[in-house]
Amino acid sequence: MAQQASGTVAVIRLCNPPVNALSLTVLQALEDGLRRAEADPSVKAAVICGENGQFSAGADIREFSSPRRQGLALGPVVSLIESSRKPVVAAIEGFALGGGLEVALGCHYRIAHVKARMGLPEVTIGLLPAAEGTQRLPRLIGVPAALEMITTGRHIPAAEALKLGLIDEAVEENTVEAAIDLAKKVIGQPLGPRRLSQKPVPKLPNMEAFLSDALVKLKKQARGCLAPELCFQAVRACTQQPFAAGVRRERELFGVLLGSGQAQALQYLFFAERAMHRWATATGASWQRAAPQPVRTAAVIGLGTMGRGIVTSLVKARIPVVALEQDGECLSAGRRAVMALLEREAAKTEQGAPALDFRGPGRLRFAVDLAALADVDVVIEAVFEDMQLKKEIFRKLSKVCKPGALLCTNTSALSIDEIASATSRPQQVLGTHFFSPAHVMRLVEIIYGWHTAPSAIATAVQLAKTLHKVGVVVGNCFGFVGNRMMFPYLQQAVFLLEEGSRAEAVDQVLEDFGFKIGPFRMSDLAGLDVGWRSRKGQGLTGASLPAGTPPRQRQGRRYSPLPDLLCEQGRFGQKAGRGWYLYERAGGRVARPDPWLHSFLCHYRDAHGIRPRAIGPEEILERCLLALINEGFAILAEGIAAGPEHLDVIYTNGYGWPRHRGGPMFYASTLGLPHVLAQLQKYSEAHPDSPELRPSAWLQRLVAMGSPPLQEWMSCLGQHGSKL
Ligand code: 3H9
Repeated sequence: MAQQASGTVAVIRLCNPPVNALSLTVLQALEDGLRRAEADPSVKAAVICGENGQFSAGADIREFSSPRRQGLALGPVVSLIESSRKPVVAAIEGFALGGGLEVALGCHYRIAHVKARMGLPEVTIGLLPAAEGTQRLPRLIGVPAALEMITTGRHIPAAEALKLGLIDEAVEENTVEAAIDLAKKVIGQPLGPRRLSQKPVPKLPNMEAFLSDALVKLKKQARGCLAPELCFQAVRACTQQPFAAGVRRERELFGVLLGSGQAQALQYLFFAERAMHRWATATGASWQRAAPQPVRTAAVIGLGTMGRGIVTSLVKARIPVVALEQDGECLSAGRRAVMALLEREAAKTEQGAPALDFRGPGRLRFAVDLAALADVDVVIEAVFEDMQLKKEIFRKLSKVCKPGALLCTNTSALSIDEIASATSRPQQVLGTHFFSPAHVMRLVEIIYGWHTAPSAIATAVQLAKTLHKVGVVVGNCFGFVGNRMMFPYLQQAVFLLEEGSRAEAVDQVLEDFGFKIGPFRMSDLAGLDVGWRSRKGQGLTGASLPAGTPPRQRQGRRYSPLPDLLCEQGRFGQKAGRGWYLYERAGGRVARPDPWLHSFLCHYRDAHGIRPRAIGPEEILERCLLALINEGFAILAEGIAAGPEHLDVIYTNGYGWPRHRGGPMFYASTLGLPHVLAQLQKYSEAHPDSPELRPSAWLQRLVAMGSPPLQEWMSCLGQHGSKL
């Protein structure tokens, strides 16, 4: 904290790099500064600003787990600012988030730089604004706008803040100087009307109806996450009670959230996502020894669904792109699709932000000749999942691309080492597994091969960050991390169907748990034919099976041919209008249970001598989730990922795992490893032909070691890995 005087104005500077988080130490210094300014007769006004062009990102999240935090020190400091007898002006540069914005709301005036962003994102870390923000913001900008900001946590740009009346002025430069000028101008003016706690909440003609509608919408979106609803309750309190009572309600609700496991899970994810750039590989390479290469230009090969999304992501990140297709016809179709996507994205540009310029010279070029890629820094190949085709492309790329170019393949399962073997520079080859739609989904699995250079990995991690994505570095194995863990989950879902469940019952249980869609709806959305093609390629189904293979076994383990049988009937999912469900038409979205499936399953069970049984929600949930988690333990033991938080970031960003449950490995740690082990043992004994339910050796070892906390799993692996 730095304090200086500018004539009659005291300037109080929040200083706690990198984001000026309001730790208890910073708060104490802020309080001291305010008291000094108040006591000093030569000071007539004060300005609060942040060091290094950042106002403040709010309370120090790391301190929430400390017992010292119980005192909720920030609210009283905000009250102190507001009750000052001298005008206090907030000079907002960079971010004013959470407690940072609440400090600004305590000030009598707010000036922001045009590029500043403001928000109350506490909901995203399982909390609510607890420094009186839920009571002050609605008084300033009205209940609907405040409710939207508080329940979504959205960061708004200065232009929007000005329109809402959240700030008094937006300036293009010298924010602190402008704030000092304003402070001087308002010296002596009455402060009562500027104190938000004393303002009435702006009335709506239909406040109750508005609030009940809002609550219905919120509950639907929250899917079991507590924080949005408690944020709502805190805002509603301001419409029903005076300021002081509203503040008491806010604190009470904050206490509920703070003690809930959900806040812990969401804060764990906050830090886990930020730790993803600190990757390490099983071969010993790590971020500490690798510098990224600059990416000034990029190319994408293949303009199918994935390629279009990747091109759009690159253009949005303002990286010039060459988009390549195999012939003129595919190129024009691809060009039309990419341009339409970019038009839609450009229309979403927020007020005050620079326009998305994709038509300017050199921004986006379309080509059919590989020679157009000679100078690019990165190539991302996004053609079909066909090993021979990919190898052919990589063979050609090593001839045309400049020596330092990074060569990436967008694949969801194929071996990076095999693809890299087609090039003369395997050290520059890696996998970038984007998720569909690639311009929306945040996750990219970055897969290194045996020969991939650390600098190539660092470049891909940096590129993911530039694209505003979370890049998670993982090793090379079939399905990598995400899909490899998904296979046993989907398998269990189908086995449950064979044993007597209904698709909609299984989906419901997993949706109640918090998944956006259950496994059968998800398979229909992704297309059942995708897995079918892959299984045929692996010789698991079709004519290539050895004679005499039992219909429900493959390679000595349980196998359900149900998904294959559906595909043989053309039931490919949503695109065909039928799959596990029936849709209103091909490409339809509304899933209805299909009586056909019910009778098909009855015949199938009869034919295979299966006596259907009633299966409860607990068994459905446990078998699906524990099979997935069990694979996670195997992945960690093999060194395919650097730690459990990598798996959790993958699942919460790419597979719809509910964030408030922290990811599968975090969830396992909250269930307790002995419980996870015991349940797996139970199910494995009941289904000995399902190896995915057999507890992983690593899980057993962790339990034998006394179930250390998640943060210590990998160091335990370091000690015992060789014995597994
Ligand atoms: C709150 O305010 C509660 C109050 O209502 C009342 C309480 C009583 N604390 O994201 P970055 C670290 S709750 C501690 O990579 P960017 C972050 O971990 C708070 N640390 O940068 C990282 O560390 P490292 C409500 C924090 O430019 C480094 O700073 N506020 C905090 O991409 C850089 O972060 C929020 O929820 C923090 N509050 O994005 C805002 N914030 O380098 C949370 C950041 O070791 N923060 N760090 O990995 C953000 O959303 C982003 O960090 C921000 C910058 C947009 C600010």
